[in-house]
Amino acid sequence: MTWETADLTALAGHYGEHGYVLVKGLLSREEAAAYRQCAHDALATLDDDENATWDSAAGIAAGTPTRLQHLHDVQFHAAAFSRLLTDERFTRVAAAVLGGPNVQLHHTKLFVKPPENGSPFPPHQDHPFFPHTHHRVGAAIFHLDDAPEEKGCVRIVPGSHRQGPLEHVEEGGHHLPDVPFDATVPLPAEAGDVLFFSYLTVHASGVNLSGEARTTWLVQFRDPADPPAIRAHDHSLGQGMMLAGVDPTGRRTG
Ligand SMILES: O=C(O)CCC(=O)C(=O)O
Repeated sequence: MTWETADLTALAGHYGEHGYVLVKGLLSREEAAAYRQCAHDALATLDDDENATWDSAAGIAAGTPTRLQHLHDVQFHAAAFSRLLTDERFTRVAAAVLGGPNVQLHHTKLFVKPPENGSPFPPHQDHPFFPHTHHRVGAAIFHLDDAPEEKGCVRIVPGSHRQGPLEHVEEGGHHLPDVPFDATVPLPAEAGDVLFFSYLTVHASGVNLSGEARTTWLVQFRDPADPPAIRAHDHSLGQGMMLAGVDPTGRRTG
């Protein structure tokens, strides 16, 4: 479904049934290219080049050392990403998949998988990293360049969100060693596509074996009425910022 033809009810229905929905062309290719440039410029300002590869990803990379560049909270480095957080093309889908008008920021992560050896992610749910009481938490991955399978696109186990929270192995990044990588279905995407999925959906991604970087921006969002089950990830800048609607809880977050 493309953004122009998308019916929000149909998008939310797909998300509810399968645990994800890939919205084609939410951004134009030109917009995605501008955000990509901005993302790479922001990364170039960092005074380190930390490798964010999970230790548990080594199994998928079969011993090959891989690299993953990352930047948390890029909206605190580049204003364009602050604007994108409240872009209605995004927030309307986010609200639809949460099933209500209110969307609150949890955190954001910019990832660049470098050419030829960009790191994979092992199968996992996001739930163990920041569990919430009613599981009304979702992710949106903005594709800022094309992500075919050979670039290590995101992979999903459709319908896995319906199992609820699964027991993860914590060491090396919460992961699910009993879910074979091949059980995940690749979701190749093009620049401008945005993949929405529940934090209960089992997902993974492969090694970037191509000659080009894979650049994505991941935004985690929630229904503000869903309280965190434990304090987690609260180092994230801007957590609690409203992206759509109002926070009905009256909680003081700042
Ligand atoms: O960007 C990817 O390939 C996957 C990212 C991911 O699974 C995560 O950050 O939890």
